[in-house]
Amino acid sequence: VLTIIVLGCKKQQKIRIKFPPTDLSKENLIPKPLKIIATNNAFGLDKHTAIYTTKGAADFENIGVFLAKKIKTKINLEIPVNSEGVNTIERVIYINKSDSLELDAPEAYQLYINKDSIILNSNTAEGAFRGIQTLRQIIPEVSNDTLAEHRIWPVASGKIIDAPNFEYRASMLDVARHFFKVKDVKKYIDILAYYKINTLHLHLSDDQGWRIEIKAWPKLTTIGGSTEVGGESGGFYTQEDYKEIVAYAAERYITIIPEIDMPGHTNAASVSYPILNGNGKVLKLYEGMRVGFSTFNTRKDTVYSFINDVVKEISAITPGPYFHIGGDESHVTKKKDYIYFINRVEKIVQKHGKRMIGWEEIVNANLDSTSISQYWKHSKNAKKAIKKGMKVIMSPAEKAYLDMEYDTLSKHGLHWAAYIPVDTAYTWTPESFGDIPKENILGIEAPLWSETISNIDELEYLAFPRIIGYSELGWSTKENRDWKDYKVRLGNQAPFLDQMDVKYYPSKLIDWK
Ligand code: TNX
Repeated sequence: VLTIIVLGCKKQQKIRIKFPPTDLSKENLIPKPLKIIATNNAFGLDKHTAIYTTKGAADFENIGVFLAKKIKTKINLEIPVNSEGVNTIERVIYINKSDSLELDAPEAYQLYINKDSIILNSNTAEGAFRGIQTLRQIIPEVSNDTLAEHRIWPVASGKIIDAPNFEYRASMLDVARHFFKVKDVKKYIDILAYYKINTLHLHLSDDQGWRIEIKAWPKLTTIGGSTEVGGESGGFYTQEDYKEIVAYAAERYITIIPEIDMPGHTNAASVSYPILNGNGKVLKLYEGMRVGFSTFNTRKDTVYSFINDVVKEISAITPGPYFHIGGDESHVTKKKDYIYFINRVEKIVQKHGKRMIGWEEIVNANLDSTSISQYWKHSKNAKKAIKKGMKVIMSPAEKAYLDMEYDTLSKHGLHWAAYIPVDTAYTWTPESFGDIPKENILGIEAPLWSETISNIDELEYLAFPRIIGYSELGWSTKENRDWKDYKVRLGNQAPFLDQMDVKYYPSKLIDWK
């Protein structure tokens, strides 16, 4: 039994409070940090704690404020940030910009938890933000209530040295097959951030709907945005809505990647503007679930001036470096037309200052090595990409698709690629899957296609808990991943998920706390 000393504020008397020994290495952290050294003591988080952040660094101060808000939500404790002249402060959480880290990855951080101080060091605000997620996870829900009027939440002491396994750790949300409101996307972002995911890819257009306002082509949303799968009424983001999502994500150090899927998956666009159509048929709005029947006319200049307008308007409100052009399942585009199209679109994307990403089929074009291929089905496409010097994003459908059913009893989802129970989702190795060497992999992404889900509860049923496992595959090293250990930590996420009102799928493989 360890003792820590608490100074009572008014009378300045010393109160001894006994905490049971802690073990930082056994905390329910997801994703698992690179190195944890436990010192078996505790930092007594209480009303005499304050947060201080590096002077003059506004982004670090914002992170301090973010942490204070989350502590307030979790345990209803109010903590001042960078306050001056408060003389009841006895313990401090420092969030420092520091260049003396053991690791120098952009998201690396170090966390030292001592009896009277917590010191979080990172060279970047991004790293500091990842670090406070670790801290949020180890603050206990329950206080030590030896003294009812002076509650203390003992935080396990020790040292954490941490940095990500992959620089790119993403989920995708298909807002085209079913539209999801800004507030739903924000809720998803909140939880992704907690698990150190740093990218959200938005699938903004498909046969069943066009979901983003393009000022030069207004019918895309008035006509193309009016439907979704199953005959419901669709919807779209105004550019202001989209900016709101981008800004919300940026506050959580999450990059938004916009996707406009083409030349296939374009029925909604071509119904809005029939001049774009290349499949030779008279089109109508589509609310079914088939794929591969639509294509742009790849030989018309109007199509490229349309794409130029779309890429330009979206890129102007997208601070992140990427633009995703889809490129999948263009079954009714002739191969030579497809190649011609992708080659031209790559140039348009680059002209607007973005790096192109496309689904793996794009590797058949003459691509630049800076473009990125997203593996979903065939490792031979990933290998072609590597030969061109391109990086690969790992999203193999049979392991990483969030829209796959858990098992035959699943309430939502498809199973064309596989059934993916919670253990299968976790126990594969993105570092070597399909014989793709790690050095060629940018990172991992778990796509959530939305043919079978139409509201946030259904979204959460498919995404949770599997996305939590993907966060660990993206962040933690292979050596630090272990199903038996992970499943205990996952079961302990229940209080957080409940607090966030997440309707996760309560898989029987997990002992939920
Ligand atoms: C394949 S994966 C698609 C999507 C579907 C998904 C359903 C890929 C690049 N295309 O159009 O929504 O399967 O699982």
